[in-house]
Amino acid sequence: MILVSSNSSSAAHYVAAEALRTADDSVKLLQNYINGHFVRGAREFADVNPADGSVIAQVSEATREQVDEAVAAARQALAGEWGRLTVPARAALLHRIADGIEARFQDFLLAEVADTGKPISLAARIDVPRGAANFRAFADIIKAAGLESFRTETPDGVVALNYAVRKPLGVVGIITPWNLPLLLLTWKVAPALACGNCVVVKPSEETPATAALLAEVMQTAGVPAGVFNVVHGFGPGSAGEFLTAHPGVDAITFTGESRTGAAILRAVAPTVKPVSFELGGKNAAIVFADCDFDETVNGIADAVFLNTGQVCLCAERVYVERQLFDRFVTTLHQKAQALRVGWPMDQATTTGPLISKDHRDKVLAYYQLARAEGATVITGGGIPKFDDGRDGGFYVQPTIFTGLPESARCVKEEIFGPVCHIAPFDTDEEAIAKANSTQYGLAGSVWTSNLKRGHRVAEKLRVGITWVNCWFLRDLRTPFGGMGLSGIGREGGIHSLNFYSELNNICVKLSD
Ligand code: NAD
Ligand code: 6OH
Repeated sequence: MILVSSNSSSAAHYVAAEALRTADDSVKLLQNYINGHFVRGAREFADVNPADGSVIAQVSEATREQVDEAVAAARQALAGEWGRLTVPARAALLHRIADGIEARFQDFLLAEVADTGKPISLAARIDVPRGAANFRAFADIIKAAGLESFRTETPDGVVALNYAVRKPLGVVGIITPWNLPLLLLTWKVAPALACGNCVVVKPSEETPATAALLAEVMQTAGVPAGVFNVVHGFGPGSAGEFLTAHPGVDAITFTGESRTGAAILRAVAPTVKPVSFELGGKNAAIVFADCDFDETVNGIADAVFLNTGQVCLCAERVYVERQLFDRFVTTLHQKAQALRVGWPMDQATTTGPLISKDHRDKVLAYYQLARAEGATVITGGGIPKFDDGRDGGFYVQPTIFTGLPESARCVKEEIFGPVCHIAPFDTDEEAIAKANSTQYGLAGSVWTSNLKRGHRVAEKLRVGITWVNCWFLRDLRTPFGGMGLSGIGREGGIHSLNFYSELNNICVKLSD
């Protein structure tokens, strides 16, 4: 049985949603932020609290004309005082933005919890701190970054100095998903601004609140009008598509589903915009019998269930060396049972709802499919019953399957829920081959006490990021991204700077 939070009668769970309500108890209207002003769109759509299905805010959908205005404002800002700021001045401004997030930590926290339904303890530990940390990191990275230079000597005796200068790309369109809304938005906004660009961001329609708060922070921090713009709306036929197809946008950076990435590639093709894509994953964890068992089971429980499995880096495939298989399955089962599926505002909650009814339908369809494909259900596989408001929310049970063939769709396709399939293996080569048998290539983890084996196996995984004896341990200077269906390019540290800027090589002849 999955434990559910016991304080269902407490009013505490309403607090996060209340954070988005206005004083007169009408729901708040989240507006677009264009050229330094909050503006309404032509239509509104509802922002729903996934914990109980209630409407917590209305969101103003940007029109095509408003997306045009945002892009024009960004273009104009490039030519103004923003374009003349020195790197140290931009870095100082990024630190002021981070200060602004920290000063309104509680507002960001409640808004993120209300929008996503994630446990408040998780948002307080990861989402909001990373929102501020992203700005501080890229303020420091841009100041420390060097550029290439070469002293050139040709065979016929000419000497020259080649050196590169960094320039902004111009207007960058930023499109982000709902799973880590503030973290993933600021992960792109911070380096884009650090490099001197102006941005138009389109947050997920499911989670618009922290982007709206970030606009307020930008205003207070003194970011010039037009440098940071927010347009709310959907993908096709809405702000997302208007932005990606816009001829005035110089580059698109996107995090989300692989299928959406493909649609955006088609949209940017006519104007040949550079893209940076962080897409889906079907990540594998490889557990060797010589691992530190407790550390490993705890690490894998996190890798499978954190954020209700809605992290692109989550492990949905766990391969365990055969002699450890039964013990591992039993212990991970116990960990799943110990999760507290509850109200997001309850400090004891470890596991919140999924983001939406549609997403829950998708995850439940995979739970059904796994049974049809012959899976053994170790735990979960359905919807928890609460007998309170949470029954109107989008909860699913944390779920573990075994017994599927490698060819099963549930082993091949990204589910994006609190679920994994565990399979045994006998040799290193078999584990590596199975882990790599996917069209995705985002992340992987290897769990072993044998360091040589850890290095060897990690290197052979066909992914952008491999963790050894840990998971989601981040250093913002490292390359981050995926291969195959998992994305195009790398961000993080210098890799972000290289995407968000154009390098201009200058060649100066030194000899007569
Ligand atoms: P999604 O692709 O449905 O939506 C992401 C964003 O794209 C939203 O803002 C949406 O409105 C917009 N969008 C949708 N269609 C569009 C179109 N045709 N043109 C322009 N914009 C469009 O993704 P999601 O459901 O919000 O997020 C979950 C997915 O994101 C999962 O697949 C997950 O693996 C992936 N993800 C990847 C990473 C990573 O770093 N690799 C990080 C987080 C999430
Ligand atoms: C995907 O859901 C998580 C992405 C995480 C990051 O982009 C990051 O920088 O940690």
